Amino acid sequence: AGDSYRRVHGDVSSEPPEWRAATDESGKPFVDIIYEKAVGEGIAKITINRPDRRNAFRPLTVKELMRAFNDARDDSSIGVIILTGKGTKAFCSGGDQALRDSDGYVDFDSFGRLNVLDLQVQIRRLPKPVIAMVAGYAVGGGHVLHMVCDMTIAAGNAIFGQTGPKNPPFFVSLSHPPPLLQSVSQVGSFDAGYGSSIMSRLVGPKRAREMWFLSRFYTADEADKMGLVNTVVPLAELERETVKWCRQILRNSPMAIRVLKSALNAADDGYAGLQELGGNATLIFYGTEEAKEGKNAYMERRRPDFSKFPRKP
Ligand code: S0N
Repeated sequence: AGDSYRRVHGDVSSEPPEWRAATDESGKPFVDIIYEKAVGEGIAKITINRPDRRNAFRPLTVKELMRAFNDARDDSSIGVIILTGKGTKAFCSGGDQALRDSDGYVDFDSFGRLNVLDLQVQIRRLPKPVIAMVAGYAVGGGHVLHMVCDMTIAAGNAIFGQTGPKNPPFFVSLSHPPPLLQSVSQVGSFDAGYGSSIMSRLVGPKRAREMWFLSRFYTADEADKMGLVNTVVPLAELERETVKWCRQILRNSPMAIRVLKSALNAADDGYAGLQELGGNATLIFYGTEEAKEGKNAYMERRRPDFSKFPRKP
């Protein structure tokens, strides 16, 4: 059994990496997140660190997440990024409702922001795979965050769902009645952007309507059956399994993965998706002799000679 498993899955180690604290070029310490890189491996891990709020995000959290994702993008030693939440109770419970005002979430500068939308776009366009490692609740804007990641590894205790349209006193749930919201009297929001379109793509239009209109919560196994997650593993195995997936990705061609990520998103992301895919084509073209002939001719003030390059069928 060991041999056939290795033939199918490869002999990838699931040994825990040695994580080292990281920061970005500003050197500013993070308050709401933990940013780490695996020593000697191309894995970055970004952890939302507000467990007492079930890892709800405020504008500062999002700002820091964007700094870390930017750094991981720019660091050429990093090939895959894990997004997770601190503790085992929640991946992320969405926007911090205590800070919600009439113009978004307010924590600094005293005006509201919905900067999580920028974070969603950043993850979607980031040319490296981002894996959501989910233990506990991934709900509301936290559910959208896992959906915009390229893959999701769920622990057996994970619970998924949208809460936006929900009226707390009348909660209904398939198999996991959530607790009544104590500090949140009314949710009253929706994500009509990626939170709707990507969900519909992932689980299909009927299920997506169910998830939003009924605002039910789903177990990890239910989410697995719906195509919302890639795999479900026991909670104790969550990080080991996620790291294993990362290591398997890291063995593969970074450029192939980069192009594939943009290709898989291109149609859904419209012009922005095509631009991302097109940018990758240009990136690859720059490396060819044909492109170099164009640049060299310009620098040498001569006509380029493209005649030596075949017009391939
Ligand atoms: C996650 C739940 C189910 C966990 O239940 P559990 O384990 O029983 O814990 P609780 O006792 O309920 O919570 C523990 C403490 O954590 C606080 N807390 C939990 N979630 C939040 C939160 N989202 N914001 C602020 N605080 C939170 C609790 O208050 C409690 O604190 P203490 O100990 O002091 O009492 C359960 O907690 C739950 O259902 N949480 C709320 C889930 C939710 O509705 N989230 C918000 C949904 N909306 C969004 O995320 C919108 C996001 C967004 O930015 C957006 C994006 C696109 C378009 C629009 C929007 C938009 O904002 O409208």
